[in-house]
Amino acid sequence: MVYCRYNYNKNKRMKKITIFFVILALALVLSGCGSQPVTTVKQAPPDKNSLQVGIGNFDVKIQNFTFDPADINIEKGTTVVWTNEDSAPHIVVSDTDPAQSKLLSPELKTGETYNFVFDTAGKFSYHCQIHPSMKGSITVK
Ligand SMILES: [Cu+2]
Repeated sequence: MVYCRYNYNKNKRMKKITIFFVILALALVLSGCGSQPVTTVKQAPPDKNSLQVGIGNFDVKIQNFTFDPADINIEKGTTVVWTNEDSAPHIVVSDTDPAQSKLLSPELKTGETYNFVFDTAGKFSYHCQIHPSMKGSITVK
């Protein structure tokens, strides 16, 4: 009889513990869902260097330590896309103050591209920062 009562109490306690853990698990799941941040897709603001901006692209290959084509004529709003097809790295930089002209690429490794939107008329001369003998120009009208 004592054994039976003990067993009964033990079962009751086990039930309580089980219910406690079920509630705890539910609470964790619910609070986990509630506190999860709402995922919002942030759209980057239009970038001056974005391919979407402008009227079109003009591709300039960097090959055999030359810009090909070196001297180009484009319309205002054209995006010039430089692609390094050399094994050596290159850096496209304006002949004039790059801080002012903003024409300054990062170091372009093989296969990497740099794009720049020319939205003001004029002639813009540039060179490779690593190999100053590499020269090019962009005439924007
Ligand atoms: Cu170079």
